[in-house]
Amino acid sequence: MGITDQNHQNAEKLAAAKAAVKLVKNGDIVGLGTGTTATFAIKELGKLVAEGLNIKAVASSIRTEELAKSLGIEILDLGKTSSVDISIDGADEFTEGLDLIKGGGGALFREKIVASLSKQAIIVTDSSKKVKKLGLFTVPIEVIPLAYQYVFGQIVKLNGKGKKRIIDNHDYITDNGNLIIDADFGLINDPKALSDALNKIDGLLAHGLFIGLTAQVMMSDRSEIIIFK
Ligand code: ABF
Repeated sequence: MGITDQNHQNAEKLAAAKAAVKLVKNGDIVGLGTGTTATFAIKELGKLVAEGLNIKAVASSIRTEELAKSLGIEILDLGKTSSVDISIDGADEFTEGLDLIKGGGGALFREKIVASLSKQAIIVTDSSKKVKKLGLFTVPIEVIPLAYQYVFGQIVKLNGKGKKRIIDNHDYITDNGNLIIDADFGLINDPKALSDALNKIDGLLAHGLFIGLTAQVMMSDRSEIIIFK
């Protein structure tokens, strides 16, 4: 991607993030996502907090928690929070039916907990994330290390091609101390069925198919915000 394309994509991400932040109300508990688009939203929220907006937040990753705290946003313990008013997070792919692939940034497990706790889970994206069918992007799968070989084998049984995520010649380790397998299932005809099948595998902590968790996707396309819900 050229610099101009990247600038254009960032402008779209910022526009979607700004639109979503407008939905946050005084007194809300806000779920903070992870990734570049979510980061735009967190920075916008930080500005509003500095101007007096009164919110508390839960974070979907350690890096998001650190960023939010640095902006003066109060962070609650996710494990002690029973409900989130609104969450704002990004996605790697989405369909008009609001099925998503998330987890390219490695934070899928906490992102899924935050989305599941949310009364209103908002996804913010640029226009490159919309697809007719999920699956060009691989499905990130967080695996408890001692179950790695078992889970890998089960993914193969589901006709997936797994690849352990390696960054800088080292196993990628999630915030929860686990590994990630990026699994290629080809274009996914029935994301719900695949999600259900993956959910049955012992040792698989979470996968990046988010089905039925999203209230709306706010996608920025040039100067327009398009809402899918
Ligand atoms: C998180 O960040 C993800 O679940 C997804 O993997 C990624 C999207 O990244 P970006 O906003 O940087 O495109 O929201």
